[in-house]
Amino acid sequence: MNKMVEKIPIVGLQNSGKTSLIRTFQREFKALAKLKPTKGIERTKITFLDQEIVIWDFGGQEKYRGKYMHKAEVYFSDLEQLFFVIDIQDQNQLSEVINYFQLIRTALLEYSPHVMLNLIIHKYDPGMESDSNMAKLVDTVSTKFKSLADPLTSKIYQTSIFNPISVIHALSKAVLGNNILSGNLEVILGKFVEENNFIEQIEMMLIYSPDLVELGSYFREGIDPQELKMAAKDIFEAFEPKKLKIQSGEFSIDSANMELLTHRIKGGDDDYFLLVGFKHDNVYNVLDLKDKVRYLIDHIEKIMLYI
Ligand SMILES: Nc1nc2c(ncn2[C@@H]2O[C@H](COP(=O)(O)OP(=O)(O)OP(=O)(O)O)[C@@H](O)[C@H]2O)c(=O)[nH]1
Ligand SMILES: [Mg+2]
Repeated sequence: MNKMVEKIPIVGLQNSGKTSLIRTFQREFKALAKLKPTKGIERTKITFLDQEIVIWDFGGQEKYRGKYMHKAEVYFSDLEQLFFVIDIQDQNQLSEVINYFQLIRTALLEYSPHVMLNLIIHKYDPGMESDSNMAKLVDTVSTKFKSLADPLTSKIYQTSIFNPISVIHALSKAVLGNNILSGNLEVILGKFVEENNFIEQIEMMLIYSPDLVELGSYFREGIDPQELKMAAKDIFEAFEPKKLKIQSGEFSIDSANMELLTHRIKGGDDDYFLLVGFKHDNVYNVLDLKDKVRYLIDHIEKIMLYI
């Protein structure tokens, strides 16, 4: 797998919400209230599974914009992804946004013609879609930028920090990469266990949809999946997670010498159920395990958003 650090710029005018998007993606909601205009370029490293990505947050004030374009080759070469953020609530600056966009587009055509240009129609806050003028504006702006982007490949997203899922959805596709999207959940889970020593005690993982269809699994080598899958399904069926709305639970499968933690995972439109198994012998403290599993859940939640 590609171990190179991928660089993803996020550009747009001052105050369009770039830094807010990154903080929301990282679930650093407390930071949102204290944001100041970004000075120059601020780099944020994100590690996900075996991929390391650096998001380059290009402060959007005019005094910086000129400098970026001056060194366009340095900043915009060999990119796979770029985010361009448009503040849909700030219609006065639309012509300035278009000007900046044209400059970025020209640089991309020259230095990264194969880039995926992610157009973020931002600050489209919950409730706005019921305002027909706003909905029309979003349509017009989307069409406009899509055609301006041509011949670059582009995608449109609508986001608001007040709808964090919209942000995670827009950013995760680009940040996590398509290989993960189409990739096999099995491989992803296995890799994750391998690469995170602190959860080395994990023997198995299962992910179910609400109707108990298995979406993915991981079994440590030497473990018989069939027996455990049966046991796991029994547990879920017995507890009817949908009805009881259980958030999490602990169970033992003595025949397999296994301790199971279950957890409800928030997906895009649905909830999923994650089941993580540990060997009895390795379990000294269930609370400690739960703590570790929390980290795993955060990652799986991101994956499940668009599977
Ligand atoms: N209503 C609304 N406001 C938002 C949203 N996202 C960001 N903001 C606000 O927009 C303002 C600017 O946000 P920043 O994230 O600092 O903008 P920026 O693009 O990083 O600005 P520069 O660093 O100067 O380029 C802040 O007051 C945010 O709270 C959103 O989705 N909806
Ligand atoms: Mg900023």
